Amino acid sequence: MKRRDFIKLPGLAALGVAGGGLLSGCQSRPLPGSGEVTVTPTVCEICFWKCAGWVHAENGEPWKITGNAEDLHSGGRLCTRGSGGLGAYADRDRLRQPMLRVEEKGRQRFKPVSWEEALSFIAERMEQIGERHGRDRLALLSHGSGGGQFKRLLNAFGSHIFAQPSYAQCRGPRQVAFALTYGEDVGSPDRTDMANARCIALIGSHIGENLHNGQVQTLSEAIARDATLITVDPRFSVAAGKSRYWLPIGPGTDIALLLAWMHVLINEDLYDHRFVEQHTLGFEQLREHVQSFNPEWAWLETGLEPERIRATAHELGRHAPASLVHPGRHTTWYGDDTQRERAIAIVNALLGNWGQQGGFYRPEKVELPAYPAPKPAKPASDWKAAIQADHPLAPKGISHKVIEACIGDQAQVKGLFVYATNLPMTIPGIADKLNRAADDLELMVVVDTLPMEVTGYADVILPECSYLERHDDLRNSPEREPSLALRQPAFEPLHQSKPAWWMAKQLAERLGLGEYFPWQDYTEVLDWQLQQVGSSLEEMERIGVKTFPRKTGLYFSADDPPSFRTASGKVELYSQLLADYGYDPLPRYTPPQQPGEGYYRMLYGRAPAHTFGRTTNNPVLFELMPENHLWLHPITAADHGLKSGDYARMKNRVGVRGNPIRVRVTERVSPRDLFLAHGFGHKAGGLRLTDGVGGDDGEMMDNIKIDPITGSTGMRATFVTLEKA
Ligand SMILES: Nc1nc2c(c(=O)[nH]1)N[C@H]1C(S)=C(S)[C@@H](COP(=O)(O)OP(=O)(O)OC[C@H]3O[C@@H](n4cnc5c(=O)[nH]c(N)nc54)[C@H](O)[C@@H]3O)O[C@H]1N2
Ligand SMILES: Nc1nc2c(c(=O)[nH]1)N[C@H]1C(S)=C(S)[C@@H](COP(=O)(O)OP(=O)(O)OC[C@H]3O[C@@H](n4cnc5c(=O)[nH]c(N)nc54)[C@H](O)[C@@H]3O)O[C@H]1N2
Ligand code: SF4
Ligand SMILES: [Mo]
Repeated sequence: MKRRDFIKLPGLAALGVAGGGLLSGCQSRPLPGSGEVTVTPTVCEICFWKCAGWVHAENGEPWKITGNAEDLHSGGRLCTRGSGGLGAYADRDRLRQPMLRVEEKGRQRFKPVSWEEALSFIAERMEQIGERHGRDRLALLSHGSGGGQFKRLLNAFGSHIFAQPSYAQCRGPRQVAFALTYGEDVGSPDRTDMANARCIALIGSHIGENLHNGQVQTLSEAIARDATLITVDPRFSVAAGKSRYWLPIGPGTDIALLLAWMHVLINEDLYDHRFVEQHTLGFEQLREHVQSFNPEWAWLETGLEPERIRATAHELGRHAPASLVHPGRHTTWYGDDTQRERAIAIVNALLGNWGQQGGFYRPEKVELPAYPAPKPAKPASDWKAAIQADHPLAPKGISHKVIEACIGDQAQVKGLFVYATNLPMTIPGIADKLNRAADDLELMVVVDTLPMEVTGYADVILPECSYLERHDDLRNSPEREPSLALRQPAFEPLHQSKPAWWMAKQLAERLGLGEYFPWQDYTEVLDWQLQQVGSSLEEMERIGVKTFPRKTGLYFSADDPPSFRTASGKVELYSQLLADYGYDPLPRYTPPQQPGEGYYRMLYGRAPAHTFGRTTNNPVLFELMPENHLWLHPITAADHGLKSGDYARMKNRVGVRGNPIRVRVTERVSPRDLFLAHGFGHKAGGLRLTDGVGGDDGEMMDNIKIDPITGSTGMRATFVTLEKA
């Protein structure tokens, strides 16, 4: 028998657990204003933009969350999703107590256990793995604020294997391409100075649907000031609707467009000579490289008329340096993604906008000392060389490689911790490997707030309380204005849920590693850190956000020129490092694989009301958008006898059929493409609002294009047919 069966957690009410005054939503409360109102500072965890806000309660009962007016990062406002954050607290399907996988009469199930039992079990298994295989054999996959606590725990134990889906399923290609070119990453928040730009080109980047709050605001400011917006997207996105130029590009051909833009900027002498001469390396090689890539050539690849390619290149050049090509964020598309991101980085270098107003600003964060505690020892061995040797330039852990490293008797990883990432819906094509990994692992711990798909693979499930019920580390993001923001518990943790810092400390004590967590309560850490920068917990409890003066200029100048941490100290248009490793040193265009007769290309993206699959069961946000829609062109709809409101199923090339999904007929997608928002189609078993509702884009992805440079998973060579449901 398999060591681990996938267990679906039933709706937890079915376990006969007491409800304990759980809210069913926030609508049924009496009109606010009569009782005692308290406000508590928070930092939103509904997505990773980390807006600061206030949680309002009346007589201790949740009322609403609003933005913190002092928070420059969010412009003092929360987005739709952040405003619905109370739903993360009030979700009736939340995990309530620790659970342990047990087997009775040949059947596996989860048994509710005490924290004592769960933590002792984990600590014993960790020690066992350490003795049998070595203390470096545990791994952490994480995507959330409390992940650092478990990282500290595993590092102290002796294990350093670590990955986040925000690398190999998201920003990896952008990070690596900008580091190769400029010597540093774009970072988060993305350091674009859009509010001051005179011309902005979006490659994909569906800002407006992609609702990173502050970013939407700076783009809106640019539009209000009549900046030229160029949106390159096969679909008529919200941003396309606000643009002077919409370039409905053939999917996967963006590198051809970017090369043609370089061709025009260089050959028509529209590039920034001073920047190129002073700061870049390899311009002559670039000039030669792009000679054959004129707009007429790009037309055949992209389907975009040469005049439009020229006109948009002129716009970019004319407004430089207050002109930028947005680097995008979710950049794992077609497997040549580092090349595309390098091309974006190079066009920006030609515009000379690095550290310039209206281009890329210079971010700064607060110099915040770490709490005095022993530092875990550095890794004894090079785990990246062991598990991802085929991607030597990857600076970070590759999530799917970590899972592969859990498979087999000789596996490198023997114990896996998963913190706040729903692997089956997050890493495309991982289901089978995850099953095998779960069979072979000696320990798998999942820390989550909800009974998501990933919990079904665990030995132990640890229920974390929501962000509204806990402390986490201070927000200290690299920004225009350095600032700190505090997240405080607004409510007592519901049920038996606990914060990450508590769990990690408890485990550390059971493992004899307590010295690495020398605090009784996390407020000691926060207060100590705040005192070092002239504030205190008491002050931050009152104000929530504190902004600090910059130490450097927001932009570079002749007296304060930029420096680049590349090998040459210059912006590397030509990358010797790529050449040394056998990759293309200048961006190369590869024509994308085409869908073939009868198939459509499945495009996916964001919907403003949800964050991935983490909010679809949120009772507040569910009401705003209960299901996703499959966008079809009228011709496609007619071919399949479908109209808006009907249900259809996608089927991929290996025969996987998706859930029924409601059709939306619209000319905003081309007849060759379909589009849907990611995050629906849950099959967890215990998500009573969202299970079985809508379609899951990830389920259709059978043709993952791995980027050789970063190791990231290109997800857009996904071809499907349609069936009426
Ligand atoms: N509401 C909401 N906002 C979010 C998130 C969320 O979950 N919900 N998640 C956040 C996160 S983590 C990320 S990484 C970002 C992701 O958001 P973005 O970085 O903006 O994602 P993209 O993949 O660039 O954008 C998707 C768009 O690309 C278009 N597209 C598809 N194929 C191609 C192509 O070949 N060429 C071009 N030019 N366009 C193409 C699609 O039609 C779609 O409009 O969003 C962030 N913002
Ligand atoms: N098919 C497909 N796959 C994608 C994408 C896509 O568009 N389509 N987008 C990619 C991108 S850009 C990204 S960034 C990744 C995102 O990947 P993930 O961050 O893994 O995305 P989610 O599905 O939101 O999973 C988050 C998990 O964290 C849990 N959680 C939420 N809040 C908390 C908390 O406070 N504490 C704890 N412990 N757990 C919590 C949720 O219940 C859920 O199980 O996905 C990538 N994968
Ligand atoms: S952008 Fe919205 S969901 Fe994301 S942190 Fe800000 S308020 Fe929360
Ligand atoms: Mo992302």
